[in-house]
Amino acid sequence: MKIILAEGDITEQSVDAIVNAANSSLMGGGGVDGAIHRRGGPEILEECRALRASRYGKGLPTGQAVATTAGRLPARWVIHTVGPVYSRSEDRSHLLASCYRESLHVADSLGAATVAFPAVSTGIYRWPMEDAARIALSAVRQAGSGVAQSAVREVRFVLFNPGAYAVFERALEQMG
Ligand code: AR6
Repeated sequence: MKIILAEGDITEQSVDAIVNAANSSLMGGGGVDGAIHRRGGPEILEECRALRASRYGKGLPTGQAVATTAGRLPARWVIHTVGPVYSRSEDRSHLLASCYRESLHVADSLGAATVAFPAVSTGIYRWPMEDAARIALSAVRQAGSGVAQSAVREVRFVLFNPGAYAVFERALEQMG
């Protein structure tokens, strides 16, 4: 599995699957979620509604992932995952790592070979970028190795500004 860093807007990425930093309601929101629904069009929300009416009556739990169409985006699927809200008093790292692991699991079940991730939880959910980068990169790297390894060929982290890109670049270097 190749890990690539890019700076830009995730909704412009031509990949098999784009990951959305959603919330449990799956009904849209701000940040990446808002941009994906705006550019992807109403088909995405329609499928999210159907998921809420069937498998996820109580919403998508934190750390889990589910796919819908990507509507008009230049991707085939959107994989929605719910990151944890950052807490200084409680370690929720396992939930953040789970977002990456479960998203790749869903990507495998779809047959997606290329997947773009935003830095989940680092916006409205306030997770510090350096820590989030370390958790994201090591979760993805772990999923790409070992016996039950993911078949995803390329994971692209799409960072929204130069600062976030630099943090991910440093974290990747430090991992060796
Ligand atoms: N492309 C790539 N990255 C982006 C984009 C974009 N178009 N827009 C923002 N970012 P956030 P969260 C970066 O807030 O923290 C929503 O309301 C942003 O700079 O999108 O997981 C949901 O509905 C930040 O680094 O997601 C939830 O309620 C990162 O993406 C809640 O926000 C994640 O920021 C989820 O919060």
